[in-house]
Amino acid sequence: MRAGSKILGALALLLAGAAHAEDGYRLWLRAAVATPAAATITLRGDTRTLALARHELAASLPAGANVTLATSADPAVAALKLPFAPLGDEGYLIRPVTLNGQPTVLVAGNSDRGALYGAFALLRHLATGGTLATATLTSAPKVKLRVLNHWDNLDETVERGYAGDSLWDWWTLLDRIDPRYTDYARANASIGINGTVLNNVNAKADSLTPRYIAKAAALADVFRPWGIKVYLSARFSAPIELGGLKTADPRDRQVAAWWKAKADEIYRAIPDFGGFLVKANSEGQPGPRDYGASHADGANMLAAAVKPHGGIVMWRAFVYADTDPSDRAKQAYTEFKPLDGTFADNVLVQVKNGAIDFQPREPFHPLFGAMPKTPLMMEFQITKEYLGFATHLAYLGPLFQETLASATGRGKETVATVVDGSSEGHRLTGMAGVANIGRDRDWSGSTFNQANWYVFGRMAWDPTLTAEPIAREWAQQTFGTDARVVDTAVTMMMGSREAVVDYTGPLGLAHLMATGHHYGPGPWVDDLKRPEWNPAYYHKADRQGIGFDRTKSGSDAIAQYASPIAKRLADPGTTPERELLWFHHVAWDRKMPSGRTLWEDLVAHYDRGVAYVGNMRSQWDGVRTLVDTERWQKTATYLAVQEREARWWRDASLTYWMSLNGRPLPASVAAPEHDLTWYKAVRFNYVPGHHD
Ligand code: GCV
Repeated sequence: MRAGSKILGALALLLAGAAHAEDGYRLWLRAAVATPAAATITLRGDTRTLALARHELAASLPAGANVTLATSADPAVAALKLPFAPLGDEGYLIRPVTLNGQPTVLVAGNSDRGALYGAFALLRHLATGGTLATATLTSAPKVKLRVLNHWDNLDETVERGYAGDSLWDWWTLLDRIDPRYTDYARANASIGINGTVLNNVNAKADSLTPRYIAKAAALADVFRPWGIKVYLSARFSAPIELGGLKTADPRDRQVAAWWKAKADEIYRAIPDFGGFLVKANSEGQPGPRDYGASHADGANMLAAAVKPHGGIVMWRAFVYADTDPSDRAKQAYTEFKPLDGTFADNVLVQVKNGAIDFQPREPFHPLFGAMPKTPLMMEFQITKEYLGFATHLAYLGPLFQETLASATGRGKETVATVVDGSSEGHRLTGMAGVANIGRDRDWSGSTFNQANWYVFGRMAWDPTLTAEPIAREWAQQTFGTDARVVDTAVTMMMGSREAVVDYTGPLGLAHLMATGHHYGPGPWVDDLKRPEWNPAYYHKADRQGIGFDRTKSGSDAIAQYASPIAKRLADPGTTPERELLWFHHVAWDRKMPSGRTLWEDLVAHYDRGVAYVGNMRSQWDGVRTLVDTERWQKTATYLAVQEREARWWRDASLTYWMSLNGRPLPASVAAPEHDLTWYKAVRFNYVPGHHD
C-alpha cells in the first residue's frame, strides 16, 4: 500500500471511530484518560476479577495516582486492621494507607468482587468531582440479589423491549461470543448489579434443553468475573413438554424428580447458576394452580431442586384471573397473603411495585409489609411499557424512590425496609428490574433511558438512595461535568416522570392505554373479552364522576393496607391527591384544595404535562452547543416526538372525558385538535415490543 493510501485508510478508520464516538455506546463509563498507564496500580492477589478492576482503573486514573487493589485476606492488608467485617461479601472500602512503606489508596473488599465494586466507586467519585485525596469511601449493598429480568425471547424479540432486538444472539451463541456481552457485564458491575435472568418470564421450555443450557453457560462464563450470576425463567409445564410426563403437578414425585435432574444438569454446566424465576398461573402461563396445588407447593418443589446447589427461586406474585370478578388490584394479596410462612427458605416472592401493572403511578403494593415471614423481592419495570416506550424522556428514579420510601403503616417500616430485609431480619433479599436493554447502539433506545438502568442498579444496591443525586452523578458521568449541561439534564429528568403521569393519567388514573401494544391513549376501550383488560374498568367515568371506588362502599381494596394507611385512604379528603382516583369515585365538580373543581384540576394536569415537555425541549435547545451532536440530536428529535404524543394523549383523553361528562373546557384552555371519532380510529400495527 502506498503511503498516501495508508494515510487515507487510517483517516477513514479514525472517522469511522469518530462517527461512533458519541453514539451512547459507552454509557456512563466514559471517563478514560488520554494517557493510560501513567498511574501506578498494584494488584495484591491474582484473580480475573482483580485483573478486570485493574484494567478499569488503568484506563481512567490520572497520572501519578497510586492505587492498590486487594482483598482483606492479603496479610499486609489484614495487618492494617481496617473495618472489613461490616462489608460482607460484596462491600468495599477505599482509603489512603501506607502499605510496605509506600503511601497508596487502598481499594479492597472481603472478596475480589468487593474490590471490583470499589474500583468502580472510585472512578465514579473521580468522575463526579472528587479527588484521590478525598477518596475515603465505604459501602456495602443493602440488598443481596440485584437482578435484571430480561423479557427476551429465543427468537430474539423482546417483550416490551424498545431498544431493538435481544442482546442475546441465541442463534450464534456458543460459537460466537459477541463482545457486547462483556460490555454489558461491565456496565452492570459498575452499578452493582449481580444477576441476570436471561429469558422472558413468558418462558419457553426450550430454554431448559441441553442446547440452550449450553448457550446460557457460555454467557455465564463471560459474566462470572464481573460478579454476575445467570438465572433462567422456568416454564412450569416443562416436565410435560420436555420430559414427556403426563402432569406438572408439583406434588407428583416424578415431576419433582424431573426438576431435580434438570437442576443437576444445569449446575453441571453452570456451577454458580443463580436459580429460577417463575411466572405461574398468570396471563395464560402454566402453574401449580392448574392442579389444585398452591403457589407455595410449586415454588417449594423447584426450591428443593436447586437447594443442594445453593440456588434460589424467585416466584412472581403477578397473578390475576378472569374468573375472579373482584377488583384486579386485590388478587395478588388475596392469593399470596395466606401463604406467608409456607415458602421454603430459598424462595423469594417477587412483587411488582404496584398492584396492577407498572403504571406511571401506582400506590405501593399492599403485599409489602403483609408477608413478614417471606422475603419479598421488589420488581420494578425499567423498560417503559407504560411511560412512552424508548422515545419519551421519563426518569424513573422518582418512581422507584416514591415506592421504596412509602410507609407501610406498620411502625417505622417502609417498602425499602421490607425489601432490604431489615424489617424482619431476612437475609435473603432482592430487587429485580425488567431490563430496557437491547441491541441498539446506545443499549436502551435513548441516552436518557440509560439513566433508568443506572438508577435501578444504584437503588438496588441501596434502596434508601434518592433520585436526584443519582440523576446528577449519572449526568456528570454521561455528559461531563459542565454544570450547565448537568443542571439542565437533572432539571429535565426530575420532573419528567410526573409529566408522563400528567399527560397520560393524572390524579390516580391508570391503565388508560390502547389495546395490546400499550402505545397511546385508549380510555374509551370497553369491549375486550376480559373485563380487567378494559380501560373503562379502571376509570369508571360516567356523567357524574370518575375513579375506582376501592373503599368499603366499593371493592374495599384499601382494607389490604395496614390500618393507619387504610384509615387515611378511606376518606377522599385525606387520600394523597396524586392517588385520589385510584381509591375513590369522585364527582366531576368536587372542590379540590386548589379551589378548582376536579374537572378543572384534571384539565390543568393534562396541560401541565404537555407544557413540561415543551419546557424540556427549550432547556435541551439551550445546551445544544455543549453536548456532542449525535446524542444531542437524537434526544432533541425524541423530545419533539414526545411533545406531539403528549398532546395526543391530552387531546384524546379530554375529548373522551367531555363526551361522558358533557362539560366544557375551562376558559382559555386550548380545544383538542380532533373529535373523538378521529382519536378512536387511530390504529397502529408493528409497534415495537409487542409480539402476538
Ligand atoms: C411478560 C404485563 C405486560 C406483559 C408482561 C406481564 C408480566 O401484563 O404487558 O407483557 O409479560 O405484565 O409482568 O408478566
